[in-house]
Amino acid sequence: MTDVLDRPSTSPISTQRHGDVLIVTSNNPPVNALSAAVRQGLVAAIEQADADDAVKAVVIACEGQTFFAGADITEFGKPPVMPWLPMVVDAIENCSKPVVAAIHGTALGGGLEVALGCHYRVAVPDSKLGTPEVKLGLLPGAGGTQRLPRVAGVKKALEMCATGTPISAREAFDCGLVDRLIEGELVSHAVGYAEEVKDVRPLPKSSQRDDRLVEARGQPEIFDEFRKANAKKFRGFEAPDANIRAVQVALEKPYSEGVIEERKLFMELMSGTQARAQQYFFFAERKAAKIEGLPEDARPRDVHKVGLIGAGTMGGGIAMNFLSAGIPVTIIETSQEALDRGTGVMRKNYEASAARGKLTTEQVSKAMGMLTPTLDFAGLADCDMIIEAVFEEMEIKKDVFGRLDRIAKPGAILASNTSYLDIDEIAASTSRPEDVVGLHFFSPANIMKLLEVVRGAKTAPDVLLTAMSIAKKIRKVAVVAGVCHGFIGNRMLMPRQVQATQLLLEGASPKQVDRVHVEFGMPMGPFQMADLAGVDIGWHRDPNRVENVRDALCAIDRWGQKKGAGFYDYDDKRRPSPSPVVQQIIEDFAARQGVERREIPDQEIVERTLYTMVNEGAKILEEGMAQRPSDIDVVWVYGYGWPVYRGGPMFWADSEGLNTIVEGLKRQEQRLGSDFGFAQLLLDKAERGEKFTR
Ligand code: 3H9
Repeated sequence: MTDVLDRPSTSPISTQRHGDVLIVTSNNPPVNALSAAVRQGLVAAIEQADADDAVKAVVIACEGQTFFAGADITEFGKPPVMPWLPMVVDAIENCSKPVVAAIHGTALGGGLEVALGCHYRVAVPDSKLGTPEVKLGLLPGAGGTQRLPRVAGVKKALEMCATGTPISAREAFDCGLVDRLIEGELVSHAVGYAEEVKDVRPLPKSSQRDDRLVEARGQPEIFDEFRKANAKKFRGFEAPDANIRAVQVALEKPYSEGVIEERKLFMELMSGTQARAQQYFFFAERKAAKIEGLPEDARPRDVHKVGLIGAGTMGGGIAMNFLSAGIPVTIIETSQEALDRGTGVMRKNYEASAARGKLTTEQVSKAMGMLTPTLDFAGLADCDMIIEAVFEEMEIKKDVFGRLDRIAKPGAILASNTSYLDIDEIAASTSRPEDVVGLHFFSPANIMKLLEVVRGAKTAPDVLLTAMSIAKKIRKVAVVAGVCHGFIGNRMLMPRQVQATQLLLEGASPKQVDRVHVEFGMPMGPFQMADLAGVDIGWHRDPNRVENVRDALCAIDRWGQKKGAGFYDYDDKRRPSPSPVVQQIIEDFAARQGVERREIPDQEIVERTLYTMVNEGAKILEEGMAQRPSDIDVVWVYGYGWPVYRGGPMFWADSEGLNTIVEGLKRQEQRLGSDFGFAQLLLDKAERGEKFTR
């Protein structure tokens, strides 16, 4: 018999009796975040269970797409509302009746902490459990760092807390975090489970367990080994180490002291700039998917089949995204040899993923089975979306689009993967510019998360919408950009490159400029990046025309890592060392141009390479080439490895203070006697004391 109990209708928490089991249900869409009303409702429900003799056990479950996905991030930074989450979790654990968490979707962060407060956890097999707080610059702050190692083991807790990567329900079951996997209807099975355990005493409390700690006590070195193994991944971030320390405390101190230490570390992180940046970025990423000014009735077009023109590194990488998402691809090339080489590379990439355990051999066969390689342009005629990835030259692109216009079916989306060129000019070579859009993938296209979706002057709203929704399907983070040279990302790279090269002439070395960028948190500096991508990209190919340092390097075959020499010399393991040849070339150029060489302070490198990027970002905004400042940040974090703990260039500029940026740029202008061309938006905001992102 089901007995609906009294609960204010406005509460997201409702309770229902099923026999002697009280079912506590949360309904707080979209992700059942643990906002104040949810916390209050949970505590009230536990009090009710305690007080009611007819209740012998409790099940906590969630409606909608997921179990609690964590604390409500929108509440961070606001005055706290009682009860705090740690109190809620304690209240659950201290309930006098057994409490079972019924998990579906994702039990994340505070959500997993609620589940850890429960005496038992059951989960559907496709659910995921994790502590992603580290990605928000935090650690689990409701007892998670102390309870998780006691339940799942220290090693597993260490990995989960410090990396933030969730585990599958199966893995959770294997490590003891989940007590039973439920096939079939979750809540009724959870009630059945609650019936089974309702008389078991003492109640198994996560905070009181010690058995899983014992195994790690004999190997205290695991913490340092873990730090060492992940040093590269954690470089610059504060939160991973705090997570490691908190889990280590669980091993070294009793629970009651551990939670105090956890709280201290949590508060330190929460008040820091990294957490603020990472939490800002969480919302920035989600905002990027929203397109402004779209008619309400716009609907995405169907995309069941994709065509790819060009099976080179870029074309092949792009094709893999669609194949991996289960969308068939027809790929064309101009010669059988190029086609074979391209599809061979794709297969090799898939097999390498299988060798690393990321895919099964069946998945590899399935993906490759959906690929149709052809030399026949007409083979693209039945594709819903056709993406060209041919040589970056306007005339070639226009020719391809003219041909596409003749064979593509009506309504097919015609996309260009250009990284710089004018989409409107490309679109004008067709009779259907409304179907043309830019899809700028980043290399390697099968791995990099960013996709710049370039909206042409005539791109139809539903085409733009389709591009954004297909991006989600292939697991890219898409950002809308306007038509301008280099769009958002590469356009901002240009002033950086100009200044970085000029700094070489004035006395900085490639190594110094790169070091400043790496210390800032970038994965590599401008010259390391040039050597990796190819110094010869965009080179005019005339070795007798030497007008700058890059021309000089290209003329003597120093094209970067692929030639074993570029701005740096490389040994056979691709390890770089400063090159005396390059140094000489730089000094010769400086002498020829009458540039006086001097010591360059690191701060000057920051101001001339990074402040100029912020200025360019402001120009992009004032020209309407990006929808919002946070989109620029998403481009730079996902496309170029800008450290997320600095939020992105526009967030970082706000943190520096826009006045500081303007003053720094003016100082450099004075020193150089040149004009950076200020964005009026930057000057105005600096003067008014405003920010871009807050
Ligand atoms: C924590 O728990 C701290 C505790 O340890 C200690 C406390 C003392 N809060 O991602 P989606 C919104 S820290 C508020 O597009 P999906 C999101 O902004 C938290 N809002 O969906 C979006 O809004 P909109 C630890 C949230 O299906 C909408 O929900 N937990 C939260 O692709 C849909 O989101 C996490 O870090 C939240 N916690 O993915 C988990 N989560 O529609 C963070 C989401 O207006 N969340 N929203 O743009 C996720 O990872 C994903 O949202 C999830 C769903 C996997 C759950």
